[in-house]
Amino acid sequence: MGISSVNRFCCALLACAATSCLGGKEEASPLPLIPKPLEASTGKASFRLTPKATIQLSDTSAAMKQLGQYLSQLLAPATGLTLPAGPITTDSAGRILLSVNETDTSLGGEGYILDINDYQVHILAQKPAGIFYGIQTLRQLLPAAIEASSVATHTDWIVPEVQIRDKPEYAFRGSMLDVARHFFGVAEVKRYIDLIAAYKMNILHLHLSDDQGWRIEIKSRPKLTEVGGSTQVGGGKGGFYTQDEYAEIVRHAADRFVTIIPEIDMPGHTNAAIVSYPWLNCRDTVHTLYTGIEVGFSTFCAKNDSTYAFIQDVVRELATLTPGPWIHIGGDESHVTLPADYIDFVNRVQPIVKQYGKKVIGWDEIANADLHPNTTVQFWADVPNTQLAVKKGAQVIMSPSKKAYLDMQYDSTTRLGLNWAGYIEVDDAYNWDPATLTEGVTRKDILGIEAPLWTETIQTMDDIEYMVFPRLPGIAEIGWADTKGRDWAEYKLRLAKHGSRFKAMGVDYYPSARVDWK
Ligand code: NGO
Repeated sequence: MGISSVNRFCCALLACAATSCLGGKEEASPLPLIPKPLEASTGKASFRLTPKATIQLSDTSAAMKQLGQYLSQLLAPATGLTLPAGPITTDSAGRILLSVNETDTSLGGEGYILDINDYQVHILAQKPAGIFYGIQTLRQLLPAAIEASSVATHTDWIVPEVQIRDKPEYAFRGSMLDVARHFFGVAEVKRYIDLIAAYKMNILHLHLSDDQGWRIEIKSRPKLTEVGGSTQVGGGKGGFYTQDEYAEIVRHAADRFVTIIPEIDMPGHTNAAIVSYPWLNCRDTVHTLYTGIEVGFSTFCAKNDSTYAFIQDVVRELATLTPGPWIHIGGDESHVTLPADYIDFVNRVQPIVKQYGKKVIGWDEIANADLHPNTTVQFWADVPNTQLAVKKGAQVIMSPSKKAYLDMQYDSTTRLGLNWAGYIEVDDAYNWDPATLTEGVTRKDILGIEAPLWTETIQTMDDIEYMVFPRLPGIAEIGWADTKGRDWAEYKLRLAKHGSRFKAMGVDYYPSARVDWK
C-alpha cells in the first residue's frame, strides 16, 4: 500500500472513529496504539500466537539475541509460553521474525516496519532500537491480558493483520524522576524505565541531588551519601545508589534503549551537599539536613576553587558511570547566588563536563551564561530565558511546567502533587505542540520533550503511577508522532483502551472522567 492510500485509510479511520460510521458493518475504531504510528493499514486476516511459535533473528549479534530474549520474556508470564529465540530456520510458519537491514536508512535509527499476516509477524528495522519499538507496537496489538504477570486463562493470543511503517518525530523523548526529594530504589527505577519504554520514550533523567538528599555514591567524597543521603522530605531515611547499583540501572535502561541522564543540581538546590561538606558554601557555618519543600535557599560558593575541585571529582566519577552523552548540571532557582556569580559558575562548570567527554544540559536559567556550542537548555518556566538560549544557538528540551509537569495535580481533588503551575488534566497534557508553544522556539531548535515527575509529595511506586498515568502516554505521543495526525478526540479513544492494559500491568492510574475507559 502506498503512502497516499495509507493516508486515505487513516483519514477514513479518523472520520469513522468520530462518527462511528456503521454502514451495516462493524464499527470501525482506530488501532489502539500509543504513540500513533506514522502509517498504518489493516487487513481482515489475523495472526495467532501458538505454543509452536518461535522467535527468529536475522543475525545473532549480541544486540539481536538480547532483543529475542527480551521478547520471549515479555510474552512468557501471561501466555505461559517460553518461545525459543534463535537464528532463522526453514520452519517459518507462525514465527515472529526480527530482522535488521543496515542498508535501509529510510526509517532512521529508531524506525521500524511491522508486517503481520496470518502466516507470520515480521519486524524489520535498520537498527536494533527500531526492532525494540516494533516489539512495543506488537505488544499493544495483543490482548491487554498480555501484560499480566501470571498466566492469563481463556485468552486467544491473536493480533490483527497490519502493515505499519513508523518512526519518531523527536530524537529525545524523556521523563525525569526526582529521586532526591523522596528516594526510590533500584527495583522501582527499573519498573519506571519499563513503563516509559513501553510508550517508546528513550530518556530517563534522574534528579540525583537536591536540598533534601544526595543519591549517588561518589567514592572520592563519601560524606555526600553518608550524610547527604541520610534523609528525605518528611524526615524518612532517604537512601542512595551505590555505583554498582547505579550501573545496574544504566544497564537495565540500555537494554530498553533508554539513556540515563544524571543530574547534579547546582549551584542552588545544594543543601544536602553543603551539610556533607560545609566549605562548599561561602559561609562555613553549621548547616543542617533539610526535610521541607521550600526551594531557592542554598548555594555553592561560586568564588572558591575548592568548589570546582569538588565538581571535578563528582563529574569525573559520574561520567564513568554514564555511557550516554549528557550530564545535567541543574542551574534552576539559584535565588541566593549573586547573578554575576551564577554566570561565572555555569561558565566554569561547562568545561569540566566537556573535559570528561560529556555535554551539558541545564534548566532554562543557564541561558544567562555563555553557552558552549553543545550545551542544551531545558525549558521549564521562563520563556525569555528559553528565547535567549535559542538566540545563542542552543538546542532546547521542552518541559513546560504548565503542560508536562507530572507532579501537577489533575484538579483540586487530587490527593497528591502540587499546583503552582496549574492543574493539568489528561487532555491538557496532550493538547500542545512543542514547536508552536513558545514564540521564537521552533521545530529546528527543539531536541525533544521531557515530562518531569518531582517528588515532594510522592512517596511510593503507586503514587508515581497515579501521577504519571494516564498523562505520560500522551506526552510520549507528542514526542513520537507526527503533529498533523494528533487530535484529542481521536486520541482519547485509543487511550481508553489502555485502561485495561494499565490494570493488567498493575499500574495504579488516575481514571480521568475525560476518558471513557474500556
Ligand atoms: C521546579 C523546581 C523544582 C520543584 C518543582 C516542583 C524546577 C526546574 N525547579 O522545577 O525544584 O521540585 O518545580 O514542581
